[in-house]
Order: sequence, then structure tokens, then C-alpha cells
Amino acid sequence: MMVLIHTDVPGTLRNFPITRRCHHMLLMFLRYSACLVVCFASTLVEAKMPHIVLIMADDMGYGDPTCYNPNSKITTKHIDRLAAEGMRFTDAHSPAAVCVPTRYGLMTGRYPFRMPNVERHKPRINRGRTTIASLLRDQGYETQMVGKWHLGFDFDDISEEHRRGPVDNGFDSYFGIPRSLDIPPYYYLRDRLPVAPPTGMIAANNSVEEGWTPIQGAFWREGALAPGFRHIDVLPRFSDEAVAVIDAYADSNSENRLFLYFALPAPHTPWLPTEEYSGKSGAGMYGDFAQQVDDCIGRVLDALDRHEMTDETLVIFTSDNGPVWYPHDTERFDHASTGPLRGMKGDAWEAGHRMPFIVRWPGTVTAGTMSDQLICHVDLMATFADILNATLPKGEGLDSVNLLPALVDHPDRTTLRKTLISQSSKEVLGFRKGPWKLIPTRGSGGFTRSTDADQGPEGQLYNLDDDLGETTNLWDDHPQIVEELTLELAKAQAGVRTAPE
Ligand SMILES: [Ca+2]
Repeated sequence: MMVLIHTDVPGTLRNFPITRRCHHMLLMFLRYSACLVVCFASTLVEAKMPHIVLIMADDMGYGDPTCYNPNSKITTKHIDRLAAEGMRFTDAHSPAAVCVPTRYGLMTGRYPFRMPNVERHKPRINRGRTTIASLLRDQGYETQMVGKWHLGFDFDDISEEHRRGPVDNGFDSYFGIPRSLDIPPYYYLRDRLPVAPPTGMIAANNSVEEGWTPIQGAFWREGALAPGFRHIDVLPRFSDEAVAVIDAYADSNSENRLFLYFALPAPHTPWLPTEEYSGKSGAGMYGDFAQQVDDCIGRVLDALDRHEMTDETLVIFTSDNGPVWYPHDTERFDHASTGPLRGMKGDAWEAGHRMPFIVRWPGTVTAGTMSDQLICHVDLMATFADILNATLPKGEGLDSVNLLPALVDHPDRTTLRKTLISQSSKEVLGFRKGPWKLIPTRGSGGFTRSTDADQGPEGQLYNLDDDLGETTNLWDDHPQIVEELTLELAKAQAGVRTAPE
């Protein structure tokens, strides 16, 4: 019988801290001795991979968590705890400035301009596409999702089976709502079935009388609603479900690792803080609701602590796009939900897509560190694959760049992701390369209304190193850079892979 022992250590592992490097060399030895002790070795290899908990807030701004904005009027002690115990990224981006395309990019590792153009609320992910969940499931993870899906379902009757949702895209189980909590019909789903189908109706709601715009506050649209469904219950219910997933996993004594994707429906509208949180922040009902979101994250972290899973769990916290927060809100509350960034949700400007992004992974990621590495939600696919030493199927994760080196050895910020494409709500594609950011149109491309100041050159070019707030348009000053970035963007749009193979 031949025994193969490979001594070559993969590139990323060379850079691991020494204890982890030894640990991984042992794992590699076990893996390649598999022809002798297949079952024994594979059990050990799987047992040493981290649990993964991915928490994505909905419409939370770059300036909301206190660890990103010391002047925030919102107490975010649990998000701050993650930052204190992990790595906080300052140049992390959603692939889009609104919910659906960002979630497509997160799940598939593909920029959302590649997303199939289908009828509203129909499935967005093609059959057979690798997702982060299917990747992890195929590597032996138990994959669970709680929260807002918003990538469409296929069904014949709303009271019957919903196909092509989370459990048909790599998740073993799902509890959640089909889309944003201000878009009807309003009902819960468990796996493929409605918990109760939406047979009633609810009138529209907003908070205009309290000084908010029609798309802020306790805003939802008129539509069908399941019996007993209350919008205000959804966030607490999801927290209960996420904690229950961790409890059930811990009680099961499973030999597999856990992947929990907790897709919070908040602080997206409707802003509905429960009584316990009302009036507790300095940023109105938005801030109160965001503070409740932070506590929900705290409940998940507590569950990991309670089951002594914290030390072996990779936790990622981020948000899917910027906040619905206007300059007059910043003035009114002296709270900049967008931080120092220009614009808001939907925009091609930075506030639309530059996101809080924190990674905690005890023993691998150094506590209390920061990274200015350019990263994007689409990068989780390649990063998870590298952590698991898995190979992505050919053609999958087309735009996903492996971030593991950024987590373990803090390389120069220009070494991993070279470029970034982020899309606005009107599908304007912004192109980033180094400090330069090109927006090939005038204006925000999103929710911020045009002003006279948006006139002038046909497009926008900013140097974010000098001008993070995108105040000075350099389009006319650097025609060569405009040309270079325009060409690179066109190549990507033509279908060219943007991430290394
Ligand atoms: Ca969102």
C-alpha cells in the first residue's frame, strides 16, 4: 500500500501564526494520509474547521456602530465587542446599494450585474449555482438560515410549497420572511412552506406625522398578511430562532460544523423598536431600532458563549447597504448614520455601499485589529473555500477574491482585491481601483435627488484617499484614468472574470 505524504504547504497557510501553521500542517498530514485511515482522518479534519456565523444587518449605515463612529448616538456594545475581539475593515463594500443584488453577490460570489433579469420576486439564483451555503454543506457543515431571503421563490399557490429558496440553495433549514418587511405579502416561511399563508389584509403605514419621509419610520405597504402576523414581532422572533439554531446544534453533539446565516430584517423599515428600546438611543426611532438590532446580535454571541463555541467560531458581521438617512436627519439628531460618507442607501456614492464589516475568529484573527484592505461581500465564497481547503467548481465565484491572507497576516492593502464594482439602485456601476473611483454618470445613481452641483462633467472621478466624502470631481482633470477605468469596467461587464482562478 502506498502512503503519500505531501510536504508542500498551501500559500496562505505559510503566513499563519506558528501555532496555527503547525495545526494546519497536522491537518494536511492527516488529509493526505487518507488512504490509510480515511474515516479517522476526515473526521479530525472536519472537526478542526471553524463554525461560521454570518450576521448581516439590513440598511445599517457605516456611521451607526460606535466602533466606526465614536460620535454615534446609538449604543452598539455587541458590535463593538466583535470589533474589540476581532478585525474591523474600513474599506469593505456591498456589491450593491440595495438589498436584492447585494444578497445575490453574497450568496454566489458573483457581481450582481451578472444576476438573471427575472420577474419581480421570482428566483434570482440559477438552478445548480454554487452558493456559500452549498459550498459549506458539501464540506460537511450543517447549514441553517434565519431571516430575510429576498432572492425570490417559485410557487404555484402561495399557501403551498415555495421552491428555489434557501433550502434549494444549500441550506438544510430555513426560517424567515420572503423579502423586506415593508413589502407584502407578510408571512413567515419554514423551509419550503408558509407557517400560515397570508389570508388577511393590512393597511399601509408610515411615520410622516412624526417628521419622517414616507419611506422612513414605521413604514410598510398595504397588502396581504398571515393571521396573527405582527411586524413588530419579526425581529425578536428571528433572534429567538437564531438562538434556537445554536442551542439545538449544541444539544445535538453533532460531529459536523455549524454554518448559521442570520439575515436580520433590520434596521430596514419598518422601524419598530419594542417598548424596551423606545427612546433609548439619541437617533430617534431609527436609532432605537438599530440599538435593538445590536442586542439581537448580542443574544447570538451570548448563545455561542453559553455553549463554549466562541473560541471555535468565525463570526462575520456586516450590513447589506447604506441607511435611509438624509442630511436633514443628521442635522436633526446630530447623528451621521452614513459616517463621513456621501449619499445614502441606493446611491453609487460611498454611503450606499461602504459597509461596517467585522471578523472575529479567536486564535486566527488578532483581536482589536483594523484593516484597510479593499474587500467586498462577494469575497466570502473564495474565502470560505480557502479556509476549508476546498476547490470551487469551475466558473463559480467569478468575482470572489480570497480574503484569508487579510485575516491572518495583514498584507499591504493593495495585494488582494485590485478592483471593485458596486451597483446603485438604478444599476449605475461604480468602478474602484486603488484610490480611484469612477462613476460613469452624473448624480447619485440612487435615492439622493440630483442638485445643480451634480451637473458639469458627464461622469465622476474621485480620489478616495484624499477625498473620502467625494466632494471634488476630478473627471476633467484625469482623462487617462477615466479611460483606463472605463475600459476595465467594460471588460468585466462583457463577462470577463474579475477574480483570479
Ligand atoms: Ca438592505
